[in-house]
Amino acid sequence: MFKNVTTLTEFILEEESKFPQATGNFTLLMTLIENATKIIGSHIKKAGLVDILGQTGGTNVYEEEVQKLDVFSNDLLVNILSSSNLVSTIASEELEKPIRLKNKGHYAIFFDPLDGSSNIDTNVSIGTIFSIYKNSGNYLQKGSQQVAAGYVVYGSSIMFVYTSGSGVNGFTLDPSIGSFLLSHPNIRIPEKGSTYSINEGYFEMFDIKVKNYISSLKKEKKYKLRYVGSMVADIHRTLLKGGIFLHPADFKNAQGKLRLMFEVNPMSFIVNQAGGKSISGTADPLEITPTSVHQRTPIVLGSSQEIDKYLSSIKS
Ligand code: P6P
Repeated sequence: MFKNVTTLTEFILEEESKFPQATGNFTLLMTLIENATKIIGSHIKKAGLVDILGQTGGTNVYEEEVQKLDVFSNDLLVNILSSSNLVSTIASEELEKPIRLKNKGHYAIFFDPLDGSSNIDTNVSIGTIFSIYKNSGNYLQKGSQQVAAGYVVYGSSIMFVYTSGSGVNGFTLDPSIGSFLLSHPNIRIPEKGSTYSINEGYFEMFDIKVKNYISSLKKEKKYKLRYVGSMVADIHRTLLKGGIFLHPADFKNAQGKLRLMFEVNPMSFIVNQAGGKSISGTADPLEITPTSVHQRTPIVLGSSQEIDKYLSSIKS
């Protein structure tokens, strides 16, 4: 029944064996992240019951304190990673400042513990996004320095998708055995797609070039709009089906809304590794030198031909 099945742990161990100098620290770090996301996923599946069992933020019938899921997810990841001695910098979208640990940890980790968490109450897919760097003097490094990046999408199934620089692989949680199993080996984003993903509610605030691009897509019958409002869900669909995801700057958010270190860099690394492209304005987001941990940046990413089409549209 389970022949020819590769678990995430086996996959990461096989990857590690390709690097003779590997210490096993990266494998352990990824395993800790995996375990944390399994726990987060199990709490999300029960989220709807919280209202029955007790109000979020209060205590439930078991007299357990019911935390908001994004706070719970953040605290879980921080606690697991802080006690691992593997990371010496922990930065979270939920924490104003990074945690700097006095240990010999080789890595710095950035995560958005529960991206799109405002969608929890309506049962819309949400996700955890993570980005791993080798420690260096300045913990703020360009996205091109990432050693790994990944996301977990808590949707109809729970999927763990990551890259460590040699392609993108996807694993689906089999709840019956509690393991992520390799279900999407070597993900390649289609070179073009028929879906564009943008919050058209901001249309009037976009630059005229973006408006013209969107209008040009509407004239072509092949394009349809799909926008979940959870970056992980929108990127996961774009990665598997092709298309383009845009969260550009607008008159209210001149720097864009999405965060460079927690959302844009990891997702750009993943999409690029799957054969797609990503741009911030007209620059490569992975080459942006970060100046602050929560800095925001515009982002457009997806199928290579769709990005080329977007660039030629806004440059014309
Ligand atoms: P808007 C969720 O709040 C988030 O950070 C991303 O997951 C998502 O892509 C984006 O913001 C949605 O932003 O402005 O369209 O609601």
